[in-house]
Amino acid sequence: MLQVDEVIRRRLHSQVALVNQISEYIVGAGGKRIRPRLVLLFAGALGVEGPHKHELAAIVEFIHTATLLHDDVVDESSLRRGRKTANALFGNAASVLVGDFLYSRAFQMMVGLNRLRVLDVLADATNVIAEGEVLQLMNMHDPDLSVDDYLRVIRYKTAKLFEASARLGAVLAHAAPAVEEACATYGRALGTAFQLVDDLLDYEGATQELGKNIGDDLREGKPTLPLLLAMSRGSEPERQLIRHAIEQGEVERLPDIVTIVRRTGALEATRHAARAEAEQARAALDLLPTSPQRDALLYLCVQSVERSS
Ligand code: GRG
Repeated sequence: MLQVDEVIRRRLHSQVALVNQISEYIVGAGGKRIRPRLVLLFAGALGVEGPHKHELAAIVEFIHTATLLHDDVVDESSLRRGRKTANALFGNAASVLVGDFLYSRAFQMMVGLNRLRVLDVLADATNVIAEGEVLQLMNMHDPDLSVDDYLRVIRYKTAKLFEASARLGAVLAHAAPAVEEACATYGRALGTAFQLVDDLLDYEGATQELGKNIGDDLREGKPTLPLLLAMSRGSEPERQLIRHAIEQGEVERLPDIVTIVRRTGALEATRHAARAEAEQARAALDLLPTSPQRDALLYLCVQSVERSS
C-alpha cells in the first residue's frame, strides 16, 4: 500500500494549481483504501509480481475518489472523511471538474497498462456505477421501494467497483475463468455487505466516528434497508411517520425514527443481511490457494460487517 500511495502522489500531479489543491485535499484525507487493497490482495494471492498491480490499485482508488467528489455534490453533503467536503470548501463546479480530472487520469493510466481487458472491466464498471446513481435518484422519496430494487441500486453503485477491483487482481494474474469469477463473486458480495453496513451506520453510528453526518440518507429521502424493514415491522403510526419522512426528506423527527428503527430490530436485520453476503464472499475464496493474502481477504469479510466506521 505504501507503493500504491507513491503512485497516487505521482499521478495526481497536474499543471493546474486548483486540480492539485482539490485532489490533494480529498486524497490527503485518507479513506480506508479498501478497493486498492482488493486489487493487491487478489493479485498477490494469485502470484502477480511487479509494478502493474500498484498502478491498477491507484487507478481504482482514483475512480472511487472521483465518484465521491461527484456524489457529495449530488447529495449536497458537507462532511466526508472527517473533513468538510470538497464541494463545501471549493464549490460544486470545482468539485465536479476535479472528479472528471481524476476519472480521466485513471483511464490514461489504464491505457498505459496496455491490457484491453482492464479497460473493458473498468469501462463497464464505471458505466454501471453511473446507472446505479441514476436509479437511486429515481428511487428518492419513494417509501414503496421494494427490497429487490434497493439491492439492485447498491449492487450497481457500490458493489460493482469492489467486484471490478477483485476481478482485476485475477485479470493481472491471467487466472482461469472460474478463478476470475470467484474473485468477482467475492468483490460483489463484499461490496454489497459493505453498503448494507454503510446504510445501517447512517442510523446507528456517531458523526464523529463515521466522519460524515448521520441522518444524511433520511435528509435526502433515501429509502434504505433499515427504513424499509422498520416500516414493515412497525405499528401503523410508526409506518406513517417513516413514510412521511421519506416523502418529505424530513429530519425533524430523526430521533423518533432512529428509536423506531432500533426498536423494530431493523438495524440487526440489516447487519444480518450483510453477514449473509459476507459469508458468500468467504465461500468464494475456497477456490484460491492458501496464502497470507487469502487470510487477509477472509479477515476483510469480518471487518467490513462488524465495523462501526
Ligand atoms: C465518476 C464513474 C463516475 C460516476 C459518478 C456520483 C456517482 C456517479 C457515483 C457515486 C457512487 C458512490 C459514492 C457510491 C457509494 C459508495 C461508498 C460506500 C462510498 C464510501 O466508501 P468508503 O467507505 O470511503 O470506502 P472511504 O472514505 O473509506 O474511501
